[in-house]
Amino acid sequence: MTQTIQTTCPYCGVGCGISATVGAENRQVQIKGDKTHPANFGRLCSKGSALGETVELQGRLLEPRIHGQPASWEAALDLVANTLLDTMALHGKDSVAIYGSGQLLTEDYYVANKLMKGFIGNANIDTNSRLCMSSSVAGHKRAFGADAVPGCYEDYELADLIVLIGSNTAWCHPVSFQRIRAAKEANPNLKIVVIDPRRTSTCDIADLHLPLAAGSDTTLFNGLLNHLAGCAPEGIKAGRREAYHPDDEQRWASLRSAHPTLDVDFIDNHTEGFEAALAAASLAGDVQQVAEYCQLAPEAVRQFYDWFTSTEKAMSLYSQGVNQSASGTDKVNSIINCHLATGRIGKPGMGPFSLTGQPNAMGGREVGGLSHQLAAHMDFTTPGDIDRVARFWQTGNIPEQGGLPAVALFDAVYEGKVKAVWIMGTNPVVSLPNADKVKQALQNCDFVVVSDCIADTDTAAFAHVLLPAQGWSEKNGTVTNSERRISRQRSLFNGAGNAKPDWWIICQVARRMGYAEAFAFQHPVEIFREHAALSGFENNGGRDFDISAFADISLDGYDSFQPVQWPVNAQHPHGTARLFSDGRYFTPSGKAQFIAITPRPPVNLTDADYPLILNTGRLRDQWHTMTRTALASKLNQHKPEPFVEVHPDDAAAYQLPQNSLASLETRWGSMTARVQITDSQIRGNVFVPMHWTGQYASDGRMGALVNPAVDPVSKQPECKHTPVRIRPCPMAWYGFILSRRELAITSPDYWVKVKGEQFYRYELAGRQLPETWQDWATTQLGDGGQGQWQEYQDSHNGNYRAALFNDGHLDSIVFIASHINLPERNWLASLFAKDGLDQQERLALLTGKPPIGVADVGAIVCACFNVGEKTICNAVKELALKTPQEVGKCLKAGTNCGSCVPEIKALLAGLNT
Ligand SMILES: Nc1nc2c(c(=O)[nH]1)N[C@H]1C(S)=C(S)[C@@H](COP(=O)(O)OP(=O)(O)OC[C@H]3O[C@@H](n4cnc5c(=O)[nH]c(N)nc54)[C@H](O)[C@@H]3O)O[C@H]1N2
Ligand SMILES: Nc1nc2c(c(=O)[nH]1)N[C@H]1C(S)=C(S)[C@@H](COP(=O)(O)OP(=O)(O)OC[C@H]3O[C@@H](n4cnc5c(=O)[nH]c(N)nc54)[C@H](O)[C@@H]3O)O[C@H]1N2
Ligand code: SF4
Ligand SMILES: [Mo]
Repeated sequence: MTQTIQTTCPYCGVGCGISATVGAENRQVQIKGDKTHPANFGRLCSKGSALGETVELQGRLLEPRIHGQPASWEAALDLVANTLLDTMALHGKDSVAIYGSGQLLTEDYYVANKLMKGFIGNANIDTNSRLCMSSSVAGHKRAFGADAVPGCYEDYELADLIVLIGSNTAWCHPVSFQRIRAAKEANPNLKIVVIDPRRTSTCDIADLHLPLAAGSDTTLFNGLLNHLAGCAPEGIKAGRREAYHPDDEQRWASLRSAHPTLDVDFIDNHTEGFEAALAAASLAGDVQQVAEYCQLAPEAVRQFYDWFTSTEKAMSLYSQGVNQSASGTDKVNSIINCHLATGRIGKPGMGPFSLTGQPNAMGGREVGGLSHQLAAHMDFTTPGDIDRVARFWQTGNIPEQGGLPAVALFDAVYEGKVKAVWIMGTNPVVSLPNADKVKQALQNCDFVVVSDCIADTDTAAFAHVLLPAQGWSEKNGTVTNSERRISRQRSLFNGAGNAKPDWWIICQVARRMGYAEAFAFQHPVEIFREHAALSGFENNGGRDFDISAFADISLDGYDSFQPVQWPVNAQHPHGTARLFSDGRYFTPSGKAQFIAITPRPPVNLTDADYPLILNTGRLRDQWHTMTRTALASKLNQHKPEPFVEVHPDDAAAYQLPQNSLASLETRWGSMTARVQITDSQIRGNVFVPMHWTGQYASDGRMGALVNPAVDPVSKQPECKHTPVRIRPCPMAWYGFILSRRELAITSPDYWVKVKGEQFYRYELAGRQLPETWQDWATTQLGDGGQGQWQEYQDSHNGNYRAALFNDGHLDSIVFIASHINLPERNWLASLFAKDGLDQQERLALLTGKPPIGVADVGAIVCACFNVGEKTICNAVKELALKTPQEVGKCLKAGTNCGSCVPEIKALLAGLNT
């Protein structure tokens, strides 16, 4: 018996619908894109497609633990509730805090926020969205008076210009990227501009790439505003029709149509602050000056400005290159300013559009998950909001003001001001800046509670109490994507072991703290109803977030809930695709606000000690701290090891050969990574992926390096800009082990663990040679190391190679050398999928090269169909393939999610030149 259930992907903010067919076998599921879901119409990316591989129980936290020992729920919940109460009694209510996540469901998030702000009575609840979306939230609030994303995905198909700013859409929002690619194929007039210091895979569809100097976005967009105004004649430039023949309607009309760049009627009727914004923007100077400041070619800047000026249907999509900056909020407003000046907002095919990161980044904002927000888009500073929420929640405990934002919250833990912290659905020991300080903070904290699905995470290691949460495929509730679309995540299986839903855990603790009545929820639908009712409570159109249509939703209605975009209320019972179509905003005057932007350089600048800029970000096939994606062997093959991308000139200057190990050091911490030389970096910048943790690498936790400077308005940290130095990290030996078994690697100075199909791969290096390699290898292979060994040693050159067989079955392979030029791992790894090895393969084994006539697939390019670089290159050469489509037809590569098409194109370009 199989059953097909519609649910939503738990990864990025695209919010793709999934059609999950649950098999009769325990925890088996077939994942397909939901053709009816308006976010993806059936498409999925590599991560979504591989979800079936992540639902196994391996590594799961299956029962509560107190001080590392298994415990009952009763004991764990009592301990959490009593310790929170005791701490508050002893040190004041501000001494406790919650740190949550955009990966919680809206229902979980709602009760966490209600518990903290409504009943514990302090606002020290913040979330990883502080590191993710808070600059967008702040920018929206300043411009629109509310945290509202104006547009929707359909606008991609309607636009004639899409500007992607600080967004590697191809890897981070792959289904949106596929949609934009398809839109471009359907509409050849659609121009794409990518603004990013790196040449990313997203540039594959770009008509223009602006590799601007890191952090210089505000100058680029101030320059654009100035240019838009400069294209208009004097009267229009002043931004007021009164300034230009106020009585001459006809002249005015002809002027307007001749200069469509500034929408003066819109500026006049629907905005405030244009003159001040333009005055500030004019300091950016002309194209030449902007280009100089942003270190761009003047022709490229002019091209971008000309396209933006002349294209009515223009969208600006942005994410972390904008948000994660000490001037993130200003970056957001400098972009929005250009849309307000042209009146390109609230209409089909145009507008500023913040791409949300996490599956429920938007839902978290709805419930007020950030420490300065209250709930349902109310806050501490708007008169009447505290009182309104207090009456609705029937509590007198709501604090007068907001609480600590993430970086300050962990500083308060470090300083001992916060003495009990409850971390839910996030891994701050990896993902917060200055992460070694976070580690110390948790080490010294009196009471740390961690709710997670996974037993061993870098953060869970510091928990006094570990609470097992149900994860995707088990939990049940709602999430909201980038376009304000609420969808259901539905449970496919029972919870793993004794894991419970987060909302249940929070309510149980709340009840034990004495707030039973306010947390009597028995099912997520009851929480959703209350959340919906609060959004409509005394709203009267004054607040953008309103889903009061669901205040009385039945359980059946909740179970059959179809994706819908908020607001959903009496006026808009079927939801709302675009906001602000009526030109009315949520500011006191009802007008949108221009913000005068004065560009500021990043807070910590490079100097002689730390001469390079460290940029951090995401990879195509991993999700954040890898707790789930690293379980899917398919997703580990694309980029198996922590690396640092370095420009060829910098690599030469710092003597960093390709594939060698390098040490990176900042004022805050250090790491070791494999050097990848690439001219996709600009000189002076290096890039490190954010994903590796202490669970998968000895020394790859990049958060330790990242500077903790924050944006003054949004308090979002500047994760994309830390001064860093880099130097070679020479080792006495390098090697790798492939083993059928998961090993407890102990000795080496450098290790990385990669789960593969039927094998584990360990990349290793060490500063000291062991006494004998035989003994070393036997120790590494542990108890299973007793079979038949096949060995080769060339002591003179420091080479050692061995293979271990158990009953004729390949168990493990060990390769060691004094240099980094070890054989490719892919062919050797492929041997683990075989029942047995033939004579030829056995003979070839220790050469590391496939027998003649057997192909090595090379590094995996297509994760969906496991197609390697060498396979593609051979096919291209032998069959004279010219296009990614031809490669797809021949090898299937790139034909499922399409995320690897940019790489296939790059291979084709390399071979066909
Ligand atoms: N595969 C994958 N997808 C994901 C995630 C994941 O972990 N893995 N995480 C999700 C989440 S939570 C988020 S927030 C999103 C993030 O999605 P993105 O924001 O697209 O991802 P990042 O790689 O963090 O950063 C984007 C780009 O910003 C650029 N950048 C750095 N500095 C600057 C600058 O000063 N100006 C400009 N214009 N650009 C700059 C970087 O070079 C980088 O290419 O991805 C979501 N999707
Ligand atoms: N330097 C640098 N730092 C960054 C970024 C960057 O670009 N550069 N990006 C920042 C951004 S945008 C983000 S969003 C963060 C992400 O950083 P984190 O939030 O720390 O990363 P995740 O790995 O997503 O952590 C989620 C945790 O919750 C667990 N989990 C999953 N589902 C559930 C659930 O349903 N319930 C519970 N209780 N637990 C669950 C997972 O096992 C995992 O341990 O990193 C930020 N940090
Ligand atoms: S684009 Fe990929 S990761 Fe994002 S929601 Fe869709 S399938 Fe999931
Ligand atoms: Mo994020």
